[in-house]
Amino acid sequence: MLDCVLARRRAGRTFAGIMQESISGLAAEVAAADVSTAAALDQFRLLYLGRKGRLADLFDQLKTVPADERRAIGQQLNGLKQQAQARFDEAQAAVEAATANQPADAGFDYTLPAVPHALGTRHPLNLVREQMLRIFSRIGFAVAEGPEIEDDWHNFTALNFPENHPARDMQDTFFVPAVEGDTQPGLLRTHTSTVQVRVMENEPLPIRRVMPGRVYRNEAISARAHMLFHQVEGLYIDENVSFADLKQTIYYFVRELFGEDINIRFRPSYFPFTEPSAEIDITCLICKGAGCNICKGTGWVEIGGCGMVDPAVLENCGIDPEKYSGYAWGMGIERITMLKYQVKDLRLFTENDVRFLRQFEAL
Ligand code: 2NL
Repeated sequence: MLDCVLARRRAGRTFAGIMQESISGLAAEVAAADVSTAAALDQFRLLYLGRKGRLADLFDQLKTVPADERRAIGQQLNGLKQQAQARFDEAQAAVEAATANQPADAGFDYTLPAVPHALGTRHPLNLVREQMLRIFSRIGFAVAEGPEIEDDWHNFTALNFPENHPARDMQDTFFVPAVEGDTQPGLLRTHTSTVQVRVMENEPLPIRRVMPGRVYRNEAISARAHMLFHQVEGLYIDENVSFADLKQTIYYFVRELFGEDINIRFRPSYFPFTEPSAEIDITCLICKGAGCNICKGTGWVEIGGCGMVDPAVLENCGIDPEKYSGYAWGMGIERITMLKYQVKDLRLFTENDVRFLRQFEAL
């Protein structure tokens, strides 16, 4: 505004003349401005009456007017200010009077449907984990948990992994720097068997526990692999525990989770920490055993592994293998959830897309 006044001044006009012109221009604007609603009134107050408004601007410029003319221009400005304030007060009173006569809910449509309160849903992995733990708890398996940052002993050595086993490799295991007091780097556990080792080392016999939890493997993320997944492992140790006991436990679990019509087979396998070892297969839930692309035409899908705890592992954990025997198993929660709900891509579990998550049980 001041720049503009100076420019016009340079064009040979007097300050007082320019001010007078601005005052009459503003007076016309004030007289014509919309003051019919509360919102328009707010606008009006800010634009003309406010501390940073157009009137305040003109008052600022009063000092550019020569002293002999300043008094007259000042009076004109004061007049305009009173005029604007009067227009505002009058209009405000009118708007208030109009709204005061209306009920508080004027314009509110009571027939509109309410905005529904959005309830969350359980995460499918959480649902399945709980179902699994509930089934095992009914036959006496209590939950045990342990740390996710582990050491070589609990994750590998105690479990009979040879010193040069490929699973120890940087490619498969995430190592973390040694913290003060450690002699070796730590690692993110690659299975929850670490918790079994801790339970065997520290708790009295017999042992009947399930170990749910997060595990980590250094894998590229795809539809079938992830660097973070979840397991439920289990361990039973007592005198005279046999492979027949293991089979009955797995039969019971699978029938509780998937129903009575499911067939189960144990396929010989190898793990460093069990002997003998087996893979657990069940009837393919997609094709009911007929053969499809999920089961690669075999009619069977794998849900986990199991076996009799290797005597060397019992010994490593301070348990006499001459007196005690035991069985253990491990299952991936993602794998079981994918089979149960026909989820085709592991990444859906971590993307948090509500269109996926809403399909599971409401809270
Ligand atoms: C799989 C296979 C398995 C175990 C885990 C275990 C733990 C201890 C001793 C012996 Cl401390 N065994 N756990 C045994 C057999 C298989 O997991 O495919 N998991 C997803």
